[in-house]
Amino acid sequence: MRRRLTLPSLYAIVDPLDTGRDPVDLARAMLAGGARALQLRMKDAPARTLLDAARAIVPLARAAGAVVIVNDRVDVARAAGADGVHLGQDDLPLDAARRLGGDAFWIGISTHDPDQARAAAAAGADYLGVGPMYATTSKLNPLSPRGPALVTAVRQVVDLPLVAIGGITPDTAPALRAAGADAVAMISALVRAPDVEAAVRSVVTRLG
Ligand code: 3NM
Repeated sequence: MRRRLTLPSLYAIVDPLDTGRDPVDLARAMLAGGARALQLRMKDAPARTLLDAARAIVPLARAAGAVVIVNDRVDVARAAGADGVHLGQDDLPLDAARRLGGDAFWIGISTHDPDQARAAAAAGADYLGVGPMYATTSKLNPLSPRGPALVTAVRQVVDLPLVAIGGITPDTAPALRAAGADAVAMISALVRAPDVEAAVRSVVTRLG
């Protein structure tokens, strides 16, 4: 039996989007604000840039007692000593990622309906992303928003930690937790905030 992952209520995604902000500065601010789960996501960055950022962020997170998950790239996650990887439906399949990552490596999978959730759980995922909850501009070609009902539907078919994602703001987060999400993921609500540290602190305080 694999060790169960416990996620804090905020899953903060370090993705500069078009802000021009430095990912390491973003991570530092998120950790200072109390984030204890970070995902590093830089969709268009070359592997080397992603690796440099991951290698800088992992020790900062360790010092704060936070986990770091790298989006898409198992190789970068492993090379940087990150805690895990987050994979989309078209990324490496879970068994291949597990071979590369080993047993003590968290693997999260993006899911968009209960069937995908069931399949990811059966394949050995450690947690699931569930989305999109609301309209988002942070992802290319997002599906139509599913709202909290999708969290409730997925909660009924799998027993894994669930991370709701997509257009979530501090105001919509509590309803998603109430619908069964263990954590809420946010990009724009955090990285577009004038004061990232304060934005994170306010969400962490509100969600507990
Ligand atoms: N994945 P924001 S929605 C990365 O539905 C991502 O799987 C989604 O960014 C999914 O908080 C999304 O800025 C974007 O909306 C989340």
